[in-house]
Amino acid sequence: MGEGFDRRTALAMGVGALASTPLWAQLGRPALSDAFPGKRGMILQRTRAPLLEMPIDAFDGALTDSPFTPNDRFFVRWHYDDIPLSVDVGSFRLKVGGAVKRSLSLSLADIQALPQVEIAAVNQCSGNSRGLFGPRVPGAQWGNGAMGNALWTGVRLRDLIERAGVAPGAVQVRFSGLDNPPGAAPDFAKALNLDRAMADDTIVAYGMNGTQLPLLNGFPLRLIVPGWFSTYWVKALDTIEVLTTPDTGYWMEKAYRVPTAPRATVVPGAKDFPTAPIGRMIPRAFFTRADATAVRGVALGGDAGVAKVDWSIDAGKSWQAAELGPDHGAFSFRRWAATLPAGSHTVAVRATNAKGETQGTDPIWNPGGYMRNTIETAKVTVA
Ligand SMILES: Nc1nc2c(c(=O)[nH]1)N[C@H]1C(S)=C(S)[C@@H](COP(=O)(O)O)O[C@H]1N2
Ligand SMILES: [Mo]
Repeated sequence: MGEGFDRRTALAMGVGALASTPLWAQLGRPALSDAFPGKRGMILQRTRAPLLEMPIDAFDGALTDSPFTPNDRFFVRWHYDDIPLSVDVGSFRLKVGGAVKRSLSLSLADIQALPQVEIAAVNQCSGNSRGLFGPRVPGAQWGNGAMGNALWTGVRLRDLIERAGVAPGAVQVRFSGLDNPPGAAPDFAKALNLDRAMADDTIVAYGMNGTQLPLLNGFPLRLIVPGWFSTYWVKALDTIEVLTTPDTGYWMEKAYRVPTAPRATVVPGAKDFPTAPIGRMIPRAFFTRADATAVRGVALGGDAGVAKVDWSIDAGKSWQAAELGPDHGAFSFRRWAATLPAGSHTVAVRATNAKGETQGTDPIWNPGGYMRNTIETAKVTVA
């Protein structure tokens, strides 16, 4: 970040030109879009507000390759159309207020003057893989590419909050960004309990994979909550508010809630079950390639590191350990690769994290289409 931020980062979207573009090819592979500045080869789920998915095979790499996702293919998700198209980095201020001893208004230079920290972490949408839910649920019909892994650079949220000083009675911290809701719709705001906000690894990031954040991924600042779903990773973060009562806003009370039942699953169509705000992620392993020459992919452990990835070609009766790629910390993707015997197989792959949590074959179902972690399979013929 030595060279600092671009003086002004602007984004101009060819929205008109996109209106008549078919979202999907007739059969098979979706058409890939280069229409958004700074992004290429994305699956265009929606133009306004942008929903761009990364094709799963674009995560592929040789086993020892970096498990980081290039910024120009990193997925994009905004709720509201009115997103920041440019940010003046000279006048931008991050406000820290609410139940604090002194309110702060910090420039980017103020923030960059604080101790810098770095963490590798997977940003995964709560609804990643929603398109695989059966019965179908409403919402973006994501495949497996509403996720990405980056090396995030920034400052500890705790360092910012301690500068403001927490007032007595604080219980939560609420976050919102530069995007605006239409009409009377509720501002997009998310809250963390005070202990999660003050944790070592909760970060306000200004860097992503060694450069500034792309505008579509939250330039100039975003919250990073490693191990938790990205609904909390508020982009274009400009307001931090310490609360003395839990947030009762729409985005905590109504949206992004999951069944309290194990693995967040209920009988399809169920209503009136207890729910809680979505929080931490759970383990998953994905195929990025499965053909005669290579069977491999990426895995995430959730809120604990990937301890192992196993594969099975006998419908889960026996499991073999996959080879693992380099370890970039508990919250990063870990690459995996399997060497299968000759033959035609349906191969299943399963991640287990350091807490011993793993994946199951039963399909998860909840009305939001959240938290899928069903074991993935692929058909492959090895010569
Ligand atoms: N300001 C703001 N931050 C936001 C959102 C939003 O709509 N506005 N969406 C959240 C959700 S639900 C997701 S999945 C992630 C997407 O992050 P990305 O676009 O960088 O991939 O941003 C999160 N942060
Ligand atoms: Mo999301």
